Amino acid sequence: MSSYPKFAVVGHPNKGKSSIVASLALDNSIQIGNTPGTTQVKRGFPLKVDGKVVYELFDTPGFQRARRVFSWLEEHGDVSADKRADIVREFVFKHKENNQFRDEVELLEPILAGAGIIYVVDASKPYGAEYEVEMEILRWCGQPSMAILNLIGDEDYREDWSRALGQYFRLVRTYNPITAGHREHLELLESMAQLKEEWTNPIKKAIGVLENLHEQKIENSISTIVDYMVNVLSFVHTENIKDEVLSQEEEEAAKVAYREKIIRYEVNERASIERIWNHNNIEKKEGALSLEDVGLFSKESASIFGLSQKELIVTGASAGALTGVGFDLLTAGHSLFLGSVIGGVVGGVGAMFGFDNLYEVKVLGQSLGKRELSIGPMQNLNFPYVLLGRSLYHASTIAKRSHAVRSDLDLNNNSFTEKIMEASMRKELEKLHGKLRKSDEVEDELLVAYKKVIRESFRQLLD
Ligand SMILES: Nc1nc2c(ncn2[C@@H]2O[C@H](COP(=O)(O)OP(=O)(O)OP(=O)(O)O)[C@@H](O)[C@H]2O)c(=O)[nH]1
Ligand SMILES: [Mg+2]
Repeated sequence: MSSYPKFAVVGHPNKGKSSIVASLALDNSIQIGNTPGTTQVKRGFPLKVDGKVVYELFDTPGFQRARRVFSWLEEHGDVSADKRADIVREFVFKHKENNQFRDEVELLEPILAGAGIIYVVDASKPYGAEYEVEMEILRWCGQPSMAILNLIGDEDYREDWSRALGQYFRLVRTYNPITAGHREHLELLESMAQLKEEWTNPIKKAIGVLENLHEQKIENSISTIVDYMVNVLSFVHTENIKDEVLSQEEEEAAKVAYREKIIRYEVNERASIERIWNHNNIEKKEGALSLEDVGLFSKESASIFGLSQKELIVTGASAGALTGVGFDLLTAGHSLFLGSVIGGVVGGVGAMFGFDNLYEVKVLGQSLGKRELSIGPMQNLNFPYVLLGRSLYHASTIAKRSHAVRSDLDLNNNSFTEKIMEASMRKELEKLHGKLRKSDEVEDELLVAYKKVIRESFRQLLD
């Protein structure tokens, strides 16, 4: 016999049963729909961590003919309470082969096989006595049970519902599968652990396992973002060219290739984050990381990425101090975060707000008759913050997203309005960028600082 706890999520059609299963099993592939009857057959969704099942949830179709089922039970079940589950078993056995009570047979089977009952209601609709036959049938099964009040709409009839549900179920809890995050998930598990003594320890263990898993996902996300930042900020695109002097077309083509690779980095970074959080294959309304859209960094849209206008100008001021310093001196030896170092020299106001002409196209390595064109790294001073803003926004949205949500993920540029980091953190980075302009010895220090900023900002966004 398998040792992990099992729960059957049951109720009326279209009350959020599949949504609850999706959110508790961390599985975004479960079918959810806004018409009743989306789920037609029962299906078990085990939550596996490191290959081990911590618990299993059964998604089931809603009750269709509860009244007739209950009549059958009453006709055949003039027995003492301890024998009632046998009558339900007999009902399932008798009706297994025909379709008359298909939905009820489907939903009762996992319960009769030992699963706990999670009865789901939509408490934004008024209570009605018609639910009582469903609750009676479930009571006859004699399994540990709890009810979940789900608020699908805006109204709130939880008090009425609780008075009724309390007579049938051991526990009644509110849980919204669409908005529930990690904390709500664990809180619900705490309740589920109380339903049956022999489930208490396995579920407490599951909570520990899920806490560790969540921490691991956060740390993996942070590393992914740090790697991405380093890769993009130090990225230099090179290609072989024929002539000593670049044609306009060659320069344009090189710029396009450079931009495309940067964008590819972002696409891959997002895919990695989505994999970490089990959110692969979600539909996205995506605004590409545009390297040309000057408007993106206009003072008017400075609130994008949580950068205030003042903060943008602060960046500009530290850049101004650099004017006159030799370009070669600055670029020599630096690989990491090169863009943020040299931006001030090249840029002026453009270095803060625009992208065009903010990366250098240089012809290098002409020895042995081979000519190489090199482009990058990005010299826009705000570029590191753009990358940070976009990746932290995306990663925190994914991390907080319930697996019951089926709407598109909005990643258009105007959705990046959240403040991504504390002013003090930004100052810390600026200070290190400034130091890096004088000596590349702070490169490691800057990397550590980036990691710290990303960790703190990400955790704050998750709270
Ligand atoms: N806003 C909101 N919508 C919800 C919530 N729970 C479920 N829904 C929506 O309600 C609809 C039904 O959700 P499902 O999870 O498919 O319901 P079900 O009980 O499994 O339905 P059947 O399989 O048809 O019996 C879907 O459109 C969900 O997105 C909620 O807490 N809030
Ligand atoms: Mg369903």
